[in-house]
Amino acid sequence: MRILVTGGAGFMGSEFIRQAIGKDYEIILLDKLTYAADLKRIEEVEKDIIFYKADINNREFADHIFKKEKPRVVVHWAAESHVDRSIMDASPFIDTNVRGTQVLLDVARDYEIEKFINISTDEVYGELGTEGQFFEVSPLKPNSPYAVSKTSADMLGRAYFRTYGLPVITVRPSNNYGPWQYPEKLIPVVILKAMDNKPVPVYARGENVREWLYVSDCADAVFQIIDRGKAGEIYNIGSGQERKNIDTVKTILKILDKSEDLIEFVKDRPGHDYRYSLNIDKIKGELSWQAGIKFQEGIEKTVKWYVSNIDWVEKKVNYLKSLWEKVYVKT
Ligand code: NAD
Ligand code: TDX
Repeated sequence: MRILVTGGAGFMGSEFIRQAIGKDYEIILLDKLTYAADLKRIEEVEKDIIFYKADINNREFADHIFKKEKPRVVVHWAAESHVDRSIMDASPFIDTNVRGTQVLLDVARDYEIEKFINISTDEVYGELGTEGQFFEVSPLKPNSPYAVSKTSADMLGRAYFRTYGLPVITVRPSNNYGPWQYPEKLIPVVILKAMDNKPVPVYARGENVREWLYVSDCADAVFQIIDRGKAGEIYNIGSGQERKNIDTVKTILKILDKSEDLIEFVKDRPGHDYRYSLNIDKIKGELSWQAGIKFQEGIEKTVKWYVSNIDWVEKKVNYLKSLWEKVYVKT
């Protein structure tokens, strides 16, 4: 089967591509190659994929790709994905996540697409207190500009299914982690800083809770949805592995045999969501999917990968300096 993958040079899309090639899918990759992209992530399968460097906002180019490559399924991972950057400047988030998604949905209408998988996020539901879970039918209450842009994309997908019958499926994963994640996100930041014996920045007091999903489990769920997911539906993908940030940080420091004295509390993220937690009864019941990797196993594998690939991570540091100067203000 031919699958058009957007954003496959990114962290999660590249995991999906590596698995897809192993499953004999034919992959057409459309990626703009922003700062967050790196073709090294898919180097081992590069010869097996067709790659177009383009912005999803380029309608003519997208149309050319659909016409030439005739994909049967679209898996749309491409996005601006970092909450802190959206707080500093929302514009690229609206351009790519909202307008870009609309362009892709529009182009897809003209072709015989069996499924258009729109990768969304748990952040569209807003935040939870210490109790409760988000269901696929929970109200959408996004809090950051990033979350609003993803919610808007979901609403466009909903409208294109309802109005034009485009077979859109919305997928909402929780926080992903694993090899190749760009070191602006919590887990790679902590590993990188700790390995360097630098202060490890924790927002507020580290009480916020995230549900950690190993990236290969996430890709696996998407394959189940491609096979058996229903058009017009929404699927949450979570792991049940919730951790306070401070506990996640301490776990990483312990694996690296580093002192907790490295922890530095910095000013909180504005509008910081307290907790996310996804109910996955729907995907478990309908598609028999559940995550296979527990947090302790996943984090040990992740730390090991970063230790072995620290050169790749360090190459990204120059670009990150200006972000870190603005965000990591000691309290
Ligand atoms: P990432 O930032 O690592 O990669 C994004 C990719 O999209 C990059 O390769 C980039 O070049 C590409 N891209 C960005 N703008 C583009 C444009 N205009 N045209 C074409 N390509 C463009 O992102 P990620 O962490 O792999 O996240 C993938 C998807 O999953 C995103 O939609 C994100 O919102 C969603 N998501 C991420 C997480 C997480 O924890 N990382 C959790 C839930 C959902
Ligand atoms: O240096 C840090 N210190 C810190 O305490 C960073 C980068 C983050 N944090 C906190 C903020 C969050 O509570 O750690 C938690 C995780 O932060 P991020 O890694 O930035 O992820 P989050 O904001 O939860 O969003 C992620 O999950 C949902 C992805 O980046 C999104 O793309 C996805 O949709």
